[in-house]
Amino acid sequence: MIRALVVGFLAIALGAASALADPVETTVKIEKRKVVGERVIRVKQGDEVTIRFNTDEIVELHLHGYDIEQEAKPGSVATMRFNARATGRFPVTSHGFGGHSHGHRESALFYIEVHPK
Ligand SMILES: [Cu+2]
Repeated sequence: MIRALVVGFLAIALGAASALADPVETTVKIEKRKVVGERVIRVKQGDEVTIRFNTDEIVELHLHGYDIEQEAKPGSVATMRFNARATGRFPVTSHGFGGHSHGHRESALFYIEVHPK
């Protein structure tokens, strides 16, 4: 009886811990300066997000709001990792393809939506 209770508590504790930080992994493919397929990635607040990039051209990526910059190149997989602590809709833009920087005169390649728990 007591043992069953302890096991029950453990299961709840482990469940709560994993609910706090669910790992979310996805791959974004960029071709001809556009994202192929889904242009919105939806995650839950607190998720540990890993985004891998496959690109046919060198590109400087910027996740606004979280302010993460990541260069991606053809022939290697670039990874962007963050904890989705802030909710909202955040654009990921290019700061230039082909090794040329264009500052912030860019439009969104895709969006990350972080939904409240
Ligand atoms: Cu930017």
